[in-house]
Amino acid sequence: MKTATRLAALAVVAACGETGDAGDSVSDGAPATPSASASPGRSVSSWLSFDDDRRTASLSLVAGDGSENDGWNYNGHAHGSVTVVVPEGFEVTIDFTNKDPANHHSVAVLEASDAFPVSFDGVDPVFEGAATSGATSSTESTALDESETIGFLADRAGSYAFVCLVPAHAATGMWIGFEVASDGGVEIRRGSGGGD
Ligand SMILES: [Cu+2]
Repeated sequence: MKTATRLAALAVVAACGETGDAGDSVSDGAPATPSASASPGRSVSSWLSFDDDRRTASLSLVAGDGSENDGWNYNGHAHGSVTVVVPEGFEVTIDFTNKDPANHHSVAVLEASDAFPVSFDGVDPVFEGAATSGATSSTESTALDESETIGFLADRAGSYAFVCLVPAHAATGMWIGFEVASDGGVEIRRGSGGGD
């Protein structure tokens, strides 16, 4: 009995020593800490959050979210009714999902425009990687209940737009504003561009 107690005490001492060492290994980058407490980031809305330290912004875009613009919308917004703003140099991740039962949709970052064309010759996003697959095709782009995650580095300040490249969609309003700002924070602004 006595011996067992002593062994248990030794085991506790040993465990404490290991705990001290474990502290070092966590800082080596091992995924020891759940992300929930490691870096929660901050929410701008239910579909936009960011992390200032990591310089990342995370965007959930749902195509066909409700009946706005006959379903040709992102999160219920069309015709540039909102603009997402991120600081220059942020890494942007977009989780894109299509909830429109009638049409395929896509998203790509293009230069801002007052009038997008009916069709696009190819996929040529402003930032490398800033387009979903099959973006210009009404059959190859994202189908109902499909999701795709894309990411890009917003390394050039300017006025852009998140645009659906499926024929006729952008021309009939399936776009929202996207601004990369040389200073300032992450926000969702009403209207497109800096005007209204
Ligand atoms: Cu579309």
